[in-house]
Parts: sequence; C-alpha cells; structure tokens
Amino acid sequence: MNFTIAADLVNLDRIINADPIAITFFIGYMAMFASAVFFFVERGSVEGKWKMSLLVSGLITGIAAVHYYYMRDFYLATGESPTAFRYVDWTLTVPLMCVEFYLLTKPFGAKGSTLFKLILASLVMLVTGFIGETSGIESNVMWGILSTVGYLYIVYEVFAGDVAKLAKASNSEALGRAMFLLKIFITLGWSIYPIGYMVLPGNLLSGAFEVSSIDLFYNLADAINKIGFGLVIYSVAIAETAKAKAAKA
Ligand SMILES: *C/C=C(C)/C=C/C=C(C)/C=C/C1=C(C)CCCC1(C)C
Repeated sequence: MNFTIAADLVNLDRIINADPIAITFFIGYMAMFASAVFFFVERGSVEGKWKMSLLVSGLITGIAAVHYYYMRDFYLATGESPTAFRYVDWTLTVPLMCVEFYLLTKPFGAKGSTLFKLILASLVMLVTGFIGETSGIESNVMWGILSTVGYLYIVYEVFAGDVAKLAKASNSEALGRAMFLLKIFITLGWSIYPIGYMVLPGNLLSGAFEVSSIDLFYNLADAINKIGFGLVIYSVAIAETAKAKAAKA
C-alpha cells in the first residue's frame, strides 16, 4: 500500500515537474475524455443524420481516452513508448475516421465499397507501420515507405477519388466546407505521424530529435486530428441543423 503511494508520488512528480512526454499523455487523456463527453452530449443538439456522425466522433475520442489512460501509465512505469497500445488505438480509430468520410457523403450516394477501400488502405498503413516500429533499424525505412503507400491512397480517395467526386456532385455548401477542412487534416494533420516515425533509429530524422520524442509527435497529432476533426464535423452539423430548422419555420 505505502509502496504504491510512493510510486504514485514519483509519477506525479514526473508529470508536474520534468517530463514533457508524461505531461502530454496526461493532457491527452483529459482532452480526449472531455471531447468524448462533449460529442455524446451534443448529439441532442443536432438533427437526424448528424447524430450518427457525432456518435462516431464521440467513439473516436472515447476510445482514444481509454488508450491514453493506459499509455500514460505504461509510459510512467517503463519510460518507454507504448507502441502496442498506440497501434491498437489507431486500428480502431482510423477506420472510424473513414466511417466519418463515408457518413458525410452517404446522403449523396456513397457506396459501401468506398468505405471498404478506405478501411483497407488504413489497415495497410497501420499494419506496415507497426511492423516498421517494432522491426528495428535495418528495415523501418522500407516498412515506412509501404505504410506511406496506404496513406497516399487515402489522400487520393479524398482529393480525387470517390469521396471527392461525390462531394463535388453534391452541390452542398456544407459538405464542401467540411471537405475543405478535412482535406487539411488529412494532409497536414496526418503528416505529423510519418514525421514522428522518422525519428526512429536508422530512419531519415534519426539524431535530429530524441527517439523518445516520437510520443510528442504522436500525442500532438492525435489531439489535432481526433478532436479537431470531430469539431469540424460538429460545426457543420450545427450549421446544417440551424438551416433545416429555419427552412421548417
Ligand atoms: C487518430 C489516429 C490517427 C489519425 C492516426 C493516423 C496515423 C497515420 C496517418 C500514420 C501514418 C504512418 C505513415 C504514413 C508512415 C510511417 C508509419 C505511420 C503508421 C506512422
């Protein structure tokens, strides 16, 4: 008992005083948790089809909150990067982000096959990324390149493939606005992850940053992409709900 209290105090001391990575795990956990509560509660303020989009945003941030809880503890206990937790989190949440794209374009005719292609590409990206992070110095560049192929395929779908064509054909101002912002997330926001990956020993940025800073990159990127992405969808949902109400009145 006394032993765990002492260990907790040591951990708390690290969070408060010295360790920026521990701090970002701690803040990440709270921010994901608060966002999940927000998206779940706000489902009540939006109309019809938008409820499902907010539910998915709540699930993405809720799943991340649980993983951050464990990642923070793992990091504090071992001082090491919680790679396995990280990839379990992403394997659940990135396909859910693909579902968000699907839900946005579904009223304009998106097909299940588009969703399937997006999810498949994200799984290729994540499985090869995980192998790269755990396979060591000789091969992480090669696995990183394979993973980037999956990533670029998603970018292609959103900029020029099915998702882009449907968004264009929809003539919906709201969807156009959402797509514009989501494209920024998927290019700038998501590119923080491969940059973080490149600090691995033997990779392109190794030596430029400490290896442990990989979690700073990932934690920053997760906050931007999971919470920011959800907020974009939320703002479109609120605007569209107000429009629908005005049309009815
Ligand atoms: C909520 C989590 C998200 C949005 C995670 C996204 C992750 C990526 C876009 C990861 C991409 C990677 C590459 C493109 C190459 C190197 C390996 C990865 C997995 C870090």
